[in-house]
Amino acid sequence: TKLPIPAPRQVDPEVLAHEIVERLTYRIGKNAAAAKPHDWLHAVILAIRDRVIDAWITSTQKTYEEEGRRVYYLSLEFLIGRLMRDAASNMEMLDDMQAALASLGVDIDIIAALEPDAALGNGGLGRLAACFMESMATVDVPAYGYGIRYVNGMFRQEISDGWQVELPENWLAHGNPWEFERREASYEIGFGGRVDPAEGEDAGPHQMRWRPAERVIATPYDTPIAGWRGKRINTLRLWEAQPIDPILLDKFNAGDHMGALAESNRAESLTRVLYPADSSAAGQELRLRQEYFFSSASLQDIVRRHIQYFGSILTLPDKAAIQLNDTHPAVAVAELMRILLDDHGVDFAEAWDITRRTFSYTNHTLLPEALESWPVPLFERLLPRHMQIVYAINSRLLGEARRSGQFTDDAIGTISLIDEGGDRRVRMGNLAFAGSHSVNGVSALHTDLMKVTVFADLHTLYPTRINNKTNGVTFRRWLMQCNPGLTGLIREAIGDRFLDDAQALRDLDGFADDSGFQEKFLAVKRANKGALSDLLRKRFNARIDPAALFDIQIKRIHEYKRQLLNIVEAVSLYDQIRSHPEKDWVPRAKLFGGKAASSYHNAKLIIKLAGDVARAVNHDPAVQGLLKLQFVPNYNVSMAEVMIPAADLSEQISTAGMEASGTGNMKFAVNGALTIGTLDGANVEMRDHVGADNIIIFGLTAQEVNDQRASGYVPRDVIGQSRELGQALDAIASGVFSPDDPDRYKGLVQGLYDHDWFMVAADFDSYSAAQRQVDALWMDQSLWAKKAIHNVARMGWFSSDRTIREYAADIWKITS
Ligand code: DL6
Repeated sequence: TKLPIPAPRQVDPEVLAHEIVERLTYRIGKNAAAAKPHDWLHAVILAIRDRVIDAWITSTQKTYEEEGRRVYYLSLEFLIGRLMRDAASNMEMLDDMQAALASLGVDIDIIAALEPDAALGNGGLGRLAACFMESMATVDVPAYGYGIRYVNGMFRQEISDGWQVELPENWLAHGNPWEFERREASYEIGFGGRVDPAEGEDAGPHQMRWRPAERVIATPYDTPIAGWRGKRINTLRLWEAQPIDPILLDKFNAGDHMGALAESNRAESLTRVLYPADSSAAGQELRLRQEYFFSSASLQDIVRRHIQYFGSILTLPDKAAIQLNDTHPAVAVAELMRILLDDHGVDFAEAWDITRRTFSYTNHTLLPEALESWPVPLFERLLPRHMQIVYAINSRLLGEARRSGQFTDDAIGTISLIDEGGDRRVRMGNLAFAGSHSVNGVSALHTDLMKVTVFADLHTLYPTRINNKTNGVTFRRWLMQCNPGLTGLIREAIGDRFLDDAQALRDLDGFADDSGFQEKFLAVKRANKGALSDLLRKRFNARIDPAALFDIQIKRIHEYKRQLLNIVEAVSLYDQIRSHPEKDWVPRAKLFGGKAASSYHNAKLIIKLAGDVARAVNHDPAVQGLLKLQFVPNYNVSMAEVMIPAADLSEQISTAGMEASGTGNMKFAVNGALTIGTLDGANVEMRDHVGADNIIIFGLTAQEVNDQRASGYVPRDVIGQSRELGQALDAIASGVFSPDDPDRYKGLVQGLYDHDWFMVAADFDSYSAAQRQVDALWMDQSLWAKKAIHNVARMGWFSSDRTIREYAADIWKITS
């Protein structure tokens, strides 16, 4: 039946002001005089939300009417950040909202800053999922994101005496006006127990009955995600775990008050915290429970919806495309098989065909420690039926591999879903690969490497399955919202077409040589730098001169990302400035930000080193303020939105072959920063797009890194040949920067001498030379501006709208 479509609401400041006051009065129960900033924020969100809901209802109805295929994006992480400005801007009501609030005497910036930064993710993978949600809505792909509603998202980082301290982030403390609890769509999720053959005459040979020992309830919370110009509103559905019996009254009445709540606590702890690990596998049982919990709830929901609208589960692949965001939801492959075999009595071959046509999988890393695998005994204890299914899939997979006659026994071993070396483990990457019709990497280089490294043998067996989808970022958040100054300037120059089609930014190329435009462009950058400098002063009492070159490295702290290379180069520059004070040094502010996984010792030490070096350099009168270092605590999406528009230089300096793509690199470039980077991840394609003259590339290529490692790289010899590097490392190792604990960095430096897996020494001289090239370029501000403008103009291809269109056309087979 056709539902009535709500009449469009008027958007003008007067109407909006009235609506805000109405929400304040009737939903929050306060009048304007009594309202606190949080109340205003809440009322504003409710006013925006109502308009989003109107469009949400229309989108949902359209999806049902079209009966097309829907995308289900399963991700353990969605790093969505603040939503208020994003939704208002996408609903094209930001300016009117600002005016409405001003008429009520409320400053939009003050209340916007109170909105919690929803940090349901660790880093790139989670932020990509958030960009994809916004782009799917923008390019009109009907999609649901499925994930977990963590009570405590990414930890809050404090720096105490230079060390990282992790504190819980409580983003739900003031409630969450964006979400809708949907208790009616709850599901039971089982764990453990035993498996019996299915009873009944029609029971198929593969049909079993799983009798879980433990059950929890998965309850969804829906958040509407608005696409650009409110074109489509999609749903982010996040699951919360709840106990079946919130309290065991018999125990309570018998005086066992704690025991009465034990089940409740156990269930709720399932979705309490986001694992604070990025590229290292979290080995905890709770993590596997989380993965199964959200995969099972999402699949039950998808299957229920499909059957409700289309009648039979057999047509699932025609109407549902399920994208696995990394291996975290890979257990969904076995879960769909279980549902097909046990709940619907489908035979094995057909179930496997349906499964493979439904799933596709994105790989986000080649780092061996991040490729998930679970000990067989743990997997079997928690998911006994799924273990049987994994064995059954494996037997067919290995049979197929053997029959193809292409593989040695060793190669068969790498294809297997079970790793037999050491303790036996279930390989989630292989399960995701085997259970999907498409496996994609996230940059051209990464995809090529996948084919010859982690999935080499699976690629030989299924040579058409791996494909590339280079990442992108949403320009709404990462240009239009975070950098209104630059957006306004671009609009003035080339009109508004780029707002709807990022590739139209190309028209800006014609302004790169225009000195008047260059001036304005540099003025916008200066204003953004001023704003960042003010923020850093207010929050951290940091003194950063906006006239300095802002050189920024913000990302998770990891040895392969090589913050250490940056710090060591800073130490070397410090030495050079002191040795040659007469030279014309370019004033630099080196800003760092990022969180270290709580158990990652060296990453935490690198944060401490950044602080120790900063203390020495920043207060040394011999430096004359020419070099400043600042570690910015608690780097998150909101902080990125201020730092990225203020950057002159973007540090993308990972060891080639190790960063799958990077997306920060794209955000910086579109905001007019020049990149200093290695030929790693998407940097390679960025060079192709912006032009080799407009990016500063240094260091070994992925092939050279591989060759050096294979031929016996001896970092000690390399260090011996570089005076600057040797001196900088000696200073760090001997305690020059850590007089309170002179041995603090001995081990870290020793690691560089002994093995240096991430090739810091091998790339040092080339990096240092590239930095001096940057200095020389900075001296010519017109040339600098010209190159930066070319970057902005040529980054349109890196919009996540383009990425999503490629997924839609090639993997999901949806034309929008
Ligand atoms: O694809 C998104 C993002 C890439 O841009 C980064 O290069 C990559 O490191 C990151 N991968 C992860 C892997 N985590 N796990 N598993 O976060 O994905």
